[in-house]
Amino acid sequence: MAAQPKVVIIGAGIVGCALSDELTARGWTDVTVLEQGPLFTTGGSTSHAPGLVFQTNGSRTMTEFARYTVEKYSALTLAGQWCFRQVGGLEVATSPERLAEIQRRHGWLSSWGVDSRLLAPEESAALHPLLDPERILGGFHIPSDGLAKALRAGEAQARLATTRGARFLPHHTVTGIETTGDRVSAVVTDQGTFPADIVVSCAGFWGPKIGRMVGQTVPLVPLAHQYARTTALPVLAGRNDEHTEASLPILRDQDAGLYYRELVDRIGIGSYAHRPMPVRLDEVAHPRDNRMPSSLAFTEADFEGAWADSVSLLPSLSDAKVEEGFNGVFSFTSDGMPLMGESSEVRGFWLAEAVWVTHSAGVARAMAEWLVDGRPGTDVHECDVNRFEEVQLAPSYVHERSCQNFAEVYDILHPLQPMESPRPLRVGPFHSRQEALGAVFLEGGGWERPHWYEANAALPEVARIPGRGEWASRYWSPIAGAEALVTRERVALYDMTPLKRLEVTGPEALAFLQALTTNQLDKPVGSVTYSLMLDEAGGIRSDLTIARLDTERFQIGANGNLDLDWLRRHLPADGSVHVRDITAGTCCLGVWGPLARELVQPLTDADFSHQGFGYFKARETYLGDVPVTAMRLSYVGELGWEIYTTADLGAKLWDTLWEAGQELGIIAAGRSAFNSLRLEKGYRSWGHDMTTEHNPYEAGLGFAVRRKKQHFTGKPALDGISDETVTRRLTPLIVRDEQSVVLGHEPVYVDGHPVGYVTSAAYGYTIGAPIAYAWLPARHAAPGTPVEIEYFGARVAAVTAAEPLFDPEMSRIRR
Ligand code: FAD
Ligand code: THG
Repeated sequence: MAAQPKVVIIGAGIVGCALSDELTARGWTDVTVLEQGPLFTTGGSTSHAPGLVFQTNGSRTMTEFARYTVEKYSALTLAGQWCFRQVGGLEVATSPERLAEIQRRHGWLSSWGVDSRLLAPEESAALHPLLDPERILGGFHIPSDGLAKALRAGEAQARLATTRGARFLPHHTVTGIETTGDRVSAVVTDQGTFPADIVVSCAGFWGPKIGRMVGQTVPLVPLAHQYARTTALPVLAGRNDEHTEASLPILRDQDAGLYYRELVDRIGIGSYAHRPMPVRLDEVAHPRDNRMPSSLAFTEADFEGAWADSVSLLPSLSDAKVEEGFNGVFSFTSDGMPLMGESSEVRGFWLAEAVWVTHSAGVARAMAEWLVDGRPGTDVHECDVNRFEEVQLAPSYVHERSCQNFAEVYDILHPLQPMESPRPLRVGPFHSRQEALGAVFLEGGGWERPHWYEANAALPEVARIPGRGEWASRYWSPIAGAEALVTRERVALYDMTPLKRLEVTGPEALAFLQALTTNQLDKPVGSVTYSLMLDEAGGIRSDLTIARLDTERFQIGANGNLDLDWLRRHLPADGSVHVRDITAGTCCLGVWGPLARELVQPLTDADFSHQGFGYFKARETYLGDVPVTAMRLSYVGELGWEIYTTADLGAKLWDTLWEAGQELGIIAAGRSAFNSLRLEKGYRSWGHDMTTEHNPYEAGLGFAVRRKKQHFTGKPALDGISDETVTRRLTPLIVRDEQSVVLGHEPVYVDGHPVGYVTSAAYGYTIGAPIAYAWLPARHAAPGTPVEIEYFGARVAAVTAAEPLFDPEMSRIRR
C-alpha cells in the first residue's frame, strides 16, 4: 500500500462526513465519499436527526466520544450559522427509582470528567419553565450538552475535507465491493468503479447490505422511532428566532421514554415509548424514488401515550397539538454500542455504523486514528465490530436483541442485569448438575453462568454475611458470601467453561506468541505463564494465561473474541502457526480451596504434591476415568487447579470430583463469590480494570513484562516507563462502612474533588470489608490516603490500601 492509501468512504451522513474531515486532517487526503442520495440531505438518518446531544453514559468511551463531538461542533460554523448550540441538557425524574438513577448518572459524568449537577424540582423548572415542578422529583443538569445541527455539522466537516483534497460524489449507489486475495481493491457503483486500498462503510442502517457485499456480518437492525412537532406555543412566542432555534435545555423524561427540544416556538418530541418497529432493508426506499428512505409514515396510534405524558409534564402543551410527525429510521445493536473497526475476514474493509450524531465526531476521530496511526486513541473494545461471539451474530439473535435494546434504551439497567431472551443459548456439560443445585444463572457471552447456588442456602456461613443496600442487593445473595468463605475454608468447584480457550499450534507457535506477548514463554513443556498482549503504544489489549502443553502446542486462557481476532490478524502468512477456538468443545472446572489437593490426589496416579506439580505448571493426566489437562493456577487465590476436559466428559468430571469431595464438604460456587475472591487477591479483570488506555506499570502488571526479551509488540513504547514513573495507578480502596458495596464507574474524590473512578468492586468476605479498585493519580495512590466514593449522590468514606488485600505472602497458593 502506498504511503497515501486510496480511501473510499460509503455514505455522506454525519459519520462519513466527520470521518472525511478527521482523515484528511491527519494527512490522508486521497478520500472519495460515495453517496447514493443528494448532498447533504441524503435521505439517511442524519437528514432527520433533531440533534440532541446528551453526553451521559455508563461507558467512559461513549461519554468521551460525545464530549469530543460537543467540543468539535461548538467550534464549527457553516456560512456563519451555528453547528452546535450549548443549551444544556436536563433529565428529570418522575419516580423514586429514576431519582436514584440520575444520582448514579451524575456519578458517571463526575467519573468521566464532565460537569453536571443534581437539581430540586423547582430548580429544574427554573431552567425549563414549561416543566410542571409538581410532576417531578428532581432533575439532572449537564450544562455542556446541547443541540447539534446534524446536516450543517456534516456539511461543514465535508467542506473542510474538500479543501484538503477529499471529493464527495452524490448519486453514486454502491452495488459491489471488489477484492483481490483477502483485501479490498475497488468499490463498484452504478456510475463506475473506484479503486480503493481502504473502504470504510459509513452507510448507517444500510450497513448490513454493504457488509454482505464482502461477506461481513453487520449486526445491526434498522428500527423506526417516532418524532413529532407541535403547533406553535404561545408561551414560546418571541423566545427564539429562526436562526437561534432554541434556548431552553434539551429535556428528557426517561421514565416516559420521551425527549424534547425547542423548534423556535414549537416543541419537537421524540418517543421511545412505542413498540419496536423493525424495518426491512429491502423495503427501504432509494433516494431516487423521491422518498426519504429514513422517514416513514407517522403511525398516530403509537404516539397517543407519548402525547398524554407530554401534556402532563409540560402543561402548556395542552394549548397545542401534534402538527406533524414521522417514524424515523436509525440503527440499533444487540448491546446498544456502535460497530467500529476492520473486518476480520477482508483486509481493508472497515466500518463505522450504528453511531448517533451525539458520538459522531468522537467515533470518526477514533476511526481516523485507528486507520492512520494503527490504533484509536480512545479504548474501543466495547465498540469493536469483532467483539461478538459467533452465536451473537445469528440473525434471529441480532433482531431480537436489537429490538429489545430499543425497548430498553431509556430503562434503568443494573450492571449485572442479564438479557432474558434468547436464553438459554450456551450451556456447558455441567448445566444439569448446576440446575439440580439451584444455580441462579446470569448470562455472559451467550453462556449461562451460575452466580450462586440455592443449594448452599443452608451453609452456616450464610448467617455471617452482612446485608447491603438495595441496588447492590440485586443479582446478589448472602449465599454468595458463604460460597466465598467455604472456598477459603474447604474446597469449591467453579465452572470456568465460559473462559475463552484458544489453541495455538505449529512450528512457529512459540515465536509467534513470544512476539505478541510480554512475558517469557520459552520455558519447558508443562509451564504456564501469565502474559500481556500490548498494542503498539504499550496499551494493554489483554491479559492471558499461556500453557505450553507441547513443544509446538499452547493453550491460551483469553478474555474474549477480540483476543482471537488479534491473534488471527498477526498470523504468519506461511501457515506455520494455527489458532483455533477450542472453547465450545471443551469445559473447565476450577477446583480451589485448602482441601483441593486432598480432593484431587486420590483420583490420580500423577503426583499432585507441591513438589510434583508446582504453581503455574500444567500436565495432561487422568482424574478417575476422565482424561484431563490440569493447570495449577487460581484466579480466586487458593490452592488448586483448573481442570479441563472435552465437553463429552464434562458431566463425568463433575461427578467424579463431586463424589470424591463429599467427605471434604465440597460445594459448587458461583461467579459472585469468584469476583469477590479475585478482588481480595488483586487479580485484574481486563476490560473493567484496565484497557488499551493503560500501560502495564499503571495497571500494576509490570511483573508480567520481560523487558529483557528481544522483542514484543509494544515494547519500544515502554521505554522510559516503569513503576516509578507512572502518573496514575490502579489502586485498591477499602470502604469503611460495611454496608456500602459499590458496583463500578463511581467517582472517587480526594479533598472534595473528583480525581478518579472505580473499575471493579465487591464485598471482601474474608477481609470483612467492601473493596473497590479505582484509577487514581499516583500522588493520591499511596496506601492510607483517605478518599470518598460518590454512590447514589452520597459520599462514602474509603481509604487506599496496599495490595493484595489478602494473603500477600501467597501462603495459600504456594504450598
Ligand atoms: P446516515 O445519516 O443514514 O448516513 C448513511 C448514508 O449512507 C446515507 O446518506 C445513505 O444514503 C448512504 N448509503 C447507504 N447505502 C449506500 C449505498 N449503497 N451507496 C451509497 N451510499 C449509501 N441521534 C442523536 O445523536 N441525537 C438525536 O437526537 C437523534 N434523534 C434522532 C431522531 C430520529 C427521528 C432519527 C431517525 C434518528 C435520530 N438520531 C439521533 C440518530 C442519528 O440520526 C443517526 O444515528 C445518525 O444520523 C447516523 O449517521 P450515519 O452517518 O451513520 O447514517
Ligand atoms: N484462568 C485462565 N486464563 C485466564 C484467566 C483465568 N485468562 C484470562 C484471565 N483469567 C487472566 N487473568 C488472570 C489474572 C491473574 C492470574 C491469572 C489470570 C494469576 N496471577 C498471579 C499473581 O498475580 O500473583 C500469578 C502471576 C504469575 O505468577 O505470573 O494467577 O482465570 N486459565
